[in-house]
Amino acid sequence: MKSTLNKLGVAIALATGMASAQAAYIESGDASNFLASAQLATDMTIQGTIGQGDEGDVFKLVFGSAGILTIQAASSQIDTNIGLFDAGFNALAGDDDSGGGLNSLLSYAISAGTYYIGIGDYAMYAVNASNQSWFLDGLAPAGFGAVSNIENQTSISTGGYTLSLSLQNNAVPEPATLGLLGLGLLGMGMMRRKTA
Ligand SMILES: [Ca+2]
Ligand SMILES: [Ca+2]
Ligand SMILES: [Ca+2]
Repeated sequence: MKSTLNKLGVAIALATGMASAQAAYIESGDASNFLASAQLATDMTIQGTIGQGDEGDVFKLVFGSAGILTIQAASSQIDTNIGLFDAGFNALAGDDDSGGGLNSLLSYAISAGTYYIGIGDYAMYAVNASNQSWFLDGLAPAGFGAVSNIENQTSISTGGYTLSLSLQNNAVPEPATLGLLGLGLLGMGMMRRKTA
């Protein structure tokens, strides 16, 4: 029974380790403020800087599963503002100060696939094909459409930021997770047979 329990423990450690044991993605140089040339972020934690004259930073992320995506931006130097865009560059949602103090926080239900996250100072806005602006406050206005880029209205302040992402899965588990879950259930079945 002890060996079965150990196997189950290993399976649980593997399942949780895959989701949490990661380092941060660090902005390379100054990330573009245009969605078409966004940096591909390979981690759920992103660290970067808004420098003097920096119009904002856009990161591209590819999610393997659907779920509730939560984006938190924190900085001790800048008043952060964030925006979320889909694979077709459509504006979805934005936030300025919901994260406590002047930090940003938003949650949005996403599908598996590509998304873009923009970050800048509080005066950052998104620009669409018709050159209209949206200040990234709450849900995007209906029909705003595809965004070419984000812009900081003025360079208010400069400094580092951390974007912390989490994806709370509300969908069918991925095959790898199912496999581990199956192992655990098999282990429990063996335990029952041995104690019976
Ligand atoms: Ca930057
Ligand atoms: Ca930039
Ligand atoms: Ca803010």
